[in-house]
Amino acid sequence: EERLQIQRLVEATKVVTSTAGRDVAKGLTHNPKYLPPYYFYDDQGSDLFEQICDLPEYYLTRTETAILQQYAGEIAQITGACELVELGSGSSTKTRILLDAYQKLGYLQCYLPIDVSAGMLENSARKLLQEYPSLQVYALAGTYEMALAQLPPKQSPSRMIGFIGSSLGNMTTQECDAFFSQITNALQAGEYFLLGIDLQKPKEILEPAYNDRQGVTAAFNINMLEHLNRRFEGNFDTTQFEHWAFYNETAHQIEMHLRSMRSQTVQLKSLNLTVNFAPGETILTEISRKFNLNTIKQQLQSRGLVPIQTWTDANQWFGLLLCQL
Ligand code: AVJ
Repeated sequence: EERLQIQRLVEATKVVTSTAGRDVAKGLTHNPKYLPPYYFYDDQGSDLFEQICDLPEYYLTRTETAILQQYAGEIAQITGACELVELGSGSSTKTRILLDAYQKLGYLQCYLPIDVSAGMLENSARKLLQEYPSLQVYALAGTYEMALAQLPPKQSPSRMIGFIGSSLGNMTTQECDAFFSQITNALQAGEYFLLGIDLQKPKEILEPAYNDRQGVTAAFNINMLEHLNRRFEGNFDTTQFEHWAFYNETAHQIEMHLRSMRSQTVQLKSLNLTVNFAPGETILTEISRKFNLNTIKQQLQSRGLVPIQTWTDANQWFGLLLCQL
């Protein structure tokens, strides 16, 4: 298919095999233990995440979708024709709302989805080609860092980088700053950055969203260990770890952990790594920060990403920001 290109990214300067899993070893030998959240998203984890998005307790996707449905036309009008680069594209479900809006104005050209789950990426790229007969898709399998450092040359006069779904919440304030510099480096003056973020709200709403009754979020969390088992010849006994998520009201973030139910030793053969767990010891698998609109706007502005328009829902649960370099 001429309109589809899929590229598997490797770390720009180093050989993949020597660096893959280094972050796992670093996190599991750290005190307290942690793991990078992108390890949630192997093909199985991406499917589980899709299920999370449909859960009654998980208001995020539904709320952001409604905002996009209402304002996608306005976004397309403001930015004009541009190619869309999307970080963490997953199934590209919400993105279709944007693609439709651009198409309606005759602005639809090239879409560059980026995701660590190569299977999910390829499947959704193929579906998009069928649904949008004139769209070019250039899919990049890899992390945000890899992709932003190796974006292909522009096919259109202008570009927008989309980062919707509040995955920014996975980063600490310092990590956000480093990430925003990568964004500004990948854009030219006048180009756009579209950011979706989950906003601060009572913990009575937040905690159920990460502790759903059907246990899908628990399975999603546990799947990270299964992913590590598959990827690095590990022997995590997933029946001996439990899901634990709560809202840290001072830090304004959900913290998601895996808690060891007993004393145990785990090996990751291909990383040459042995890890001991005390009973009750936890691995931090994710922070999911909840933002204050004004604070994040100031942070963006101070990094050169000027917020030019903000949209929210009636409850102010979720925010969509269009920034310009
Ligand atoms: C994809 C990072 C936005 O933080 O809500 C969902 C991931 N974790 N349930 C989030 C997630 C647990 C999600 N993000």
